[in-house]
Amino acid sequence: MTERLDIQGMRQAMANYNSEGYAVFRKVLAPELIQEARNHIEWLLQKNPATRPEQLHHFLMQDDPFWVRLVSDDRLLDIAEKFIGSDIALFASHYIAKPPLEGQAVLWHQDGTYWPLEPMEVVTLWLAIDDSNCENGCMRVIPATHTTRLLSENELQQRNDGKNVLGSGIDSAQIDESKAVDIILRAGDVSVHHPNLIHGSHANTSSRWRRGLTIRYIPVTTRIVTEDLHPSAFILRGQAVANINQYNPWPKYVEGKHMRFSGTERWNIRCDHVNAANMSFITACK
Ligand SMILES: O=C(O)CCC(=O)C(=O)O
Repeated sequence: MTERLDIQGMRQAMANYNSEGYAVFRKVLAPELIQEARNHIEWLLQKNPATRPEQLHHFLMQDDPFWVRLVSDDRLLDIAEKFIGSDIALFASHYIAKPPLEGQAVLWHQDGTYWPLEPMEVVTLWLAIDDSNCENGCMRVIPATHTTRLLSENELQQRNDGKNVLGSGIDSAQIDESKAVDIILRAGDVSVHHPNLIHGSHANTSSRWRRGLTIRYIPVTTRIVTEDLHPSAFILRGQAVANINQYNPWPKYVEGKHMRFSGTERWNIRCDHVNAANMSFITACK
């Protein structure tokens, strides 16, 4: 059973986000959909055998109907809407799937350091696809650091040793790790964090997977500053606005090419509606 967002719970979550830079929502997605997300990771890994499971990035999603179906789920968008308003686009999404025994760490960082967004109005929802806790490398945050300035990439330590997910991070001497909070989630729960919040995660040395999906939602007024169409720019709810971004069409399901999922039969009609409603902001993929 998923849980409805009650007003009191939502108030508490918003208060925590405003004071600490993060919030947690329980039982957001149903077990059946979470199982489909696990199948999706397996399917992606089979199609991209040279890619590590921590690196299933947004550049794989342009023509992936299930991925767009997942991030456009109303239960996720209802949460995102509370933080960024009702006209919502996707900037990026990334499965950080840490395999048993050798899942890589994510060094301390602020997301906004890496992102070409103007203004930096964006919220991350982190969807737990497995139970995620201290044993298998759950996300950890330093509360209230969302009020600190964004570091630039050249203020980070480069750690391109192939042993961590991002290849760089904030010098740990600058971080008071005694303040770190472990974000312990059950599969289907969601945590939300601010782009300036300092966070990271340990390696997964346990015998279980730790799979999570990061989803970066922006209001349609946030510009994605890239030369070409960003492969994961999708309009997800409401209306785009002129002179900000171009978006990808929602990808239609093609039997034999894409992963089948519950609701595939109705998916292409939904794509037609969304694509028609935002026609002047959608660029056909090459
Ligand atoms: O999945 C993790 O361990 C880290 C997630 C993260 O860094 C992010 O969502 O920005």
